[in-house]
Amino acid sequence: MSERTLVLIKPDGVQRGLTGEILRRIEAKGYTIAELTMTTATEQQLAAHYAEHEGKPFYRPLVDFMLSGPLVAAVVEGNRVIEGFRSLAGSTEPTTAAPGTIRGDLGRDWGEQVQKNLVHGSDSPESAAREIEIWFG
Ligand code: IDP
Ligand code: MG
Repeated sequence: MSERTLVLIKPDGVQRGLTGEILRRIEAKGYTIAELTMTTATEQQLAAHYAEHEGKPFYRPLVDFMLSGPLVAAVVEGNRVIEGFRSLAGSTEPTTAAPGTIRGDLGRDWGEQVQKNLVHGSDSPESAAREIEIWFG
């Protein structure tokens, strides 16, 4: 059964002109872009999307960063795409994310309270269903 995941190109990715490069990598891997929109997040969407991180020291910087400009939201489809996109994205910290990944090739540390790491990808089928509803519901 084909699977769906929620991908966000965060405001740093859009601002740096990397939207096309990131979508290219998703398509080159063989996944299908099923939905795609550029939008500016609301506080409510971010409170829902990042509920698991509320109370952490980087929570407010993260929300402010995600509000700082337009982002691109996509529903991406394919067998094992949740795991596959997380692998394409690389680990959270761009400094140590593996070369060859989106974060490893295109990201760096900017010395801020939040890691600006270009993309978000759902981490489980439950998160994917919840997050797709937040951005496309
Ligand atoms: P993920 O995006 O790799 O799944 P999460 O742990 O879910 O990482 O964290 C959500 C986002 O919060 C990260 O993508 C990153 O932008 C930011 N973040 C996570 N941990 C830290 C941290 O320790 N310091 C600063 N920012 C962080
Ligand atoms: Mg996460």
